[in-house]
Amino acid sequence: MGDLGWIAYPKNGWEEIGEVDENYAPIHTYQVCKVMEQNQNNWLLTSWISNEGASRIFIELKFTLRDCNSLPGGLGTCKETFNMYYFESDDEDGRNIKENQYIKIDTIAADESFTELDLGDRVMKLNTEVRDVGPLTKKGFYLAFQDVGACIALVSVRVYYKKCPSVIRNLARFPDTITGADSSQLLEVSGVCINHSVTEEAPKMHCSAEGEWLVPIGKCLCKAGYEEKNNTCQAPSPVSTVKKGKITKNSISLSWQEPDRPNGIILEYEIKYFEKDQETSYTIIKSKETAITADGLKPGSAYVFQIRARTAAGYGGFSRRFEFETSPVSVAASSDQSQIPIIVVSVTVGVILLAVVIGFLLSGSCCDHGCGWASSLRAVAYPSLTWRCGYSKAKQDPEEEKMHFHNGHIKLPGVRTYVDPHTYEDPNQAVHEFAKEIEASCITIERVIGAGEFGEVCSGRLKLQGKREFPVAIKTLKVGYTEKQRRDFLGEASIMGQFDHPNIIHLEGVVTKSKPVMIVTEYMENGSLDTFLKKNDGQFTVIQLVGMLRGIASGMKYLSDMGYVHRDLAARNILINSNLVCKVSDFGLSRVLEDDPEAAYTTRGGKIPIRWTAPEAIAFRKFTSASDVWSYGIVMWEVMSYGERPYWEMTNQDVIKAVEEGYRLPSPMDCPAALYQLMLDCWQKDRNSRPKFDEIVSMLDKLIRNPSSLKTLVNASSRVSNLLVEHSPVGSGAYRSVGEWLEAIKMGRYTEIFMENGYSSMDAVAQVTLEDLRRLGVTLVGHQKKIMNSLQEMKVQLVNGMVPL
Ligand code: ACK
Repeated sequence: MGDLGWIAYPKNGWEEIGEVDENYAPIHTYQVCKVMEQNQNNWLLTSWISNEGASRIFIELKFTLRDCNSLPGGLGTCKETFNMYYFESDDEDGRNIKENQYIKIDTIAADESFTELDLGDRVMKLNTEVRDVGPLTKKGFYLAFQDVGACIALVSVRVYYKKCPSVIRNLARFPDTITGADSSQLLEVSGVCINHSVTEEAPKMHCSAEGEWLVPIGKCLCKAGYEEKNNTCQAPSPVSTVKKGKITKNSISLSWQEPDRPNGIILEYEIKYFEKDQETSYTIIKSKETAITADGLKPGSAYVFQIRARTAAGYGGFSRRFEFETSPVSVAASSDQSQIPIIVVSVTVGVILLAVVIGFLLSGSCCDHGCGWASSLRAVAYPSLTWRCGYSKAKQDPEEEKMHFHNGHIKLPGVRTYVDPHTYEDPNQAVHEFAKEIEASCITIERVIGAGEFGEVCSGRLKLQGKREFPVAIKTLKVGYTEKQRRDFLGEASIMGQFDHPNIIHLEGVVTKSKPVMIVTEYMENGSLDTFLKKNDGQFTVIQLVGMLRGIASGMKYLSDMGYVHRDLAARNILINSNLVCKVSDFGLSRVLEDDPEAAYTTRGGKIPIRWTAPEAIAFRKFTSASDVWSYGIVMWEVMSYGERPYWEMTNQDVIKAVEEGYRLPSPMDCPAALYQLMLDCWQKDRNSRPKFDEIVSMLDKLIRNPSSLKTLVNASSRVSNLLVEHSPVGSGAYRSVGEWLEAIKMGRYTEIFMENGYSSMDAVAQVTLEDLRRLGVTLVGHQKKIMNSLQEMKVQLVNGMVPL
C-alpha cells in the first residue's frame, strides 16, 4: 500500500490508483488505458531490486486487461499485450538509463481479458503470468513495463528466486542453496556432517533449478559413542558396572550390564585390557555377550579392563577402568620353574577348550530360554507383562574376535566378504550369526501388502528398546511349512543380514522363537520398482530416473565388492521408498530357482529369469558379477521405459535366440544416448568387456553432475519399438572406409589424422572415445560431438537394414 517509488513516463501514461479487489479489500495498482490514442509508449520503472545473490529470478505478474472487442471505437489502436524489460545494475545509479538500454524479457498477453459487462459484474479476470530471467551477473536490477496502447491494471508484481532449502540428509547438513542460472542446471552441493558424525563417503546432493534436492550421494555416520536418532547423533552411555567372575592364575572372567542408555540395539562389546602400567601393549576382545574370560594372563598380576558397546551407529564411550588381579602361582608349581610354561600352556588350552565346550553346550540349552543379560531380565519381566523389547543373541559366539596391539600397531581383520549360509552345517546357526532375534511382541502387524513365495508380506511397526517405533515390512512363513521351506525362508535373512548399505534393503531381524516365523525389514513406501514405474508412467525427470539407477548400481557395487552374485537383478526385485531411494532386495537362497514367476526352466534343468540373464549364465550357469551387470543393463532399460516388459511378448526361446545372434533391445523412448550406450555396454557378449559396477556408478555420477550430457536423446528415427537392434561392430558395410565415413559427416579434414593414428578401419573407429578424439587433436566441441554422435548412431543401426546418415 505504501509508495513504491516507481517512476512513470510520460507522466500521463501509467497511473498509481487505489482500487478494491473482488472482496472489496483495498489494493494498490498501476493502470494505463490509452486505447483510443495512436503511438503509445508508456513506461513504468520499478525501483532497484537486489537479487540477493541469485542468478536467475522469477517475476510473477498479476494483471487485468481489457478486451479490445469491447471497445468498438478503439479497435484500430487498442492492444492486448504489454512488454516487460529489465536492466541490471550493481546499485541504484542505473535509475536514469535510457529505454533502449533495457533488455526485453517478454511480451505479456492475457489469458483472460475483461469486457465492460464483466466489470459491471465485478468479475476481475485476474491474469497471472510468470517469466524468468538469467543468468544475472550484477547485484540487482530494475524492471520496466512498457504499454503500447492497451488497457491494463497491474495488480501485483512478485519477484523471487528459488532455492533448495537447508536440509539434513544422511546426517549431513546441506545449506540453503540458491538454484543455478540455467533452467536445467543441477548444482552439486557438498554437505557437512552434523555434530558428532563423520564422513563415510563425502555427502553430496544436487540442487535442481526448481529448488528440489535430488540424488543424494554419500553419507555421514555417527561417531563412535553416538547413535543416529531423528537426524542427529546423541551419545549412548558407557558400560557402568563390571563385575569380576572366576579368577585363576591365568585368566579373569568378567561380566557387565548393558549400558543404562543403550540408545539402540547393542551389536557387540569391545573389551580392552592390558597389564597394569603396560598400556602400550593391550588386547582387544570383541564379544556379543555381556561376559568374557580373558586368558593367557600372567599369574599374580594386575590387569586393567575397559568395555564399550557398539550399536549400528558405532561405539559408545569406554567404561571407567576396572582393575582385577590374577591368582598368584602356587608354591608347588613354583618349585619346578621349568614346568611352568608347559603347565600354563596346558591349563590355558584346557580352559579355552572347556570354555568352548561349555559355551557350546550352554548355547544349545539356553537358546530355548534366551540367554545373556537381556534374556534374564526378560524372564523376570515376563510375569508382570512389562516385556522388554530387544534382541538376544541365541548363542555364545565361539569365535570372539581377539586382536593384539603393541605400540599402536594394529592387526586388522581381513576385508569383509559374503559368507554363503550353505557353508553352515546348521542353517539356524547362520541365521543367528547374521540376524538379530526380535521378540514377536515388539512387532505390530498392520496390513497385508502382498504375497511372497513362503507366505504373506505385511506392513507394520517395530518397537525396539531405546528406539522409537518405526514402520517395517514383515515377511511371514506360512503355517505347515517343511523344514526345507523354513531353511530357505530364513536363508534370505542370513544373506541380507550380512549387508549394510543405503541401497540394499536393511534387515531389522528375525522372529524364529515363536510362530509365525518372520523376517522384518525396513519399510519401502513405494513398493517394488517395476509396479511403481508403471503406475507413474512419464512422471519423472531424466535426472530422477538416473538417480534411481545410480542407487541400484551403488548397491550392486557393494554386493559385488562383497563377492555376492545376485542372479535375479530385475526391477521387480528393487524396492523404492518415499524419497525415491532404490534398494536391491530379494536375496533368497533358492529363490532364483523357485520363487521368481519370471524364472523358467532351461534345457539344462535350471530355472532362470531368461529376459534378465546374461547368455553365459543361461547357457552354462556362469553367474558372476559380470552377469549381474547384464541384468543391470536390463533394469536400466526397464527404468527408462517406465516398467515396460523386456522383449515384450517374445517367447523366452526367441529371446535366447535373438540375443545369441547379437540382437539387443532398442533404446526406450526419449532415452538419453549416453544411457542407452551404457545399456549396450552392459550387454556385451564378452562378459569381460562389460563395465564393472564401480565404473557404472562413476559414469552415472558424471552424467548427474553434467545434466546437459543427458540432453542428446537416441535419435527417434533409429529406434523402432518392436524391433531388436543389431549389436554388431560399427560400419557393417555402411561405409567402405574411414575416409568415406568422415566425408559423409563433413569431417573429412580429420581423415589423415585418423589413418596416421591407426584408426584405418571402421572396426578400429568403433573403439574411439572422446579422450581419443582430444588426443588426435579434434579439439572443437562441435566436431567432437558430430563424430561421437555419428558413431553412436551407427552402433544402434537397425536390423531391418536401415543405415544411418
Ligand atoms: O510392489 P509391492 O507393493 O512391493 O508388492 C510387493 C509385495 O510386498 C510382495 O513382495 C512388497 N514388499 C516387499 N518388501 C517390502 C518392503 N520392504 N517394503 C514395502 N513393501 C515391500 C512388494
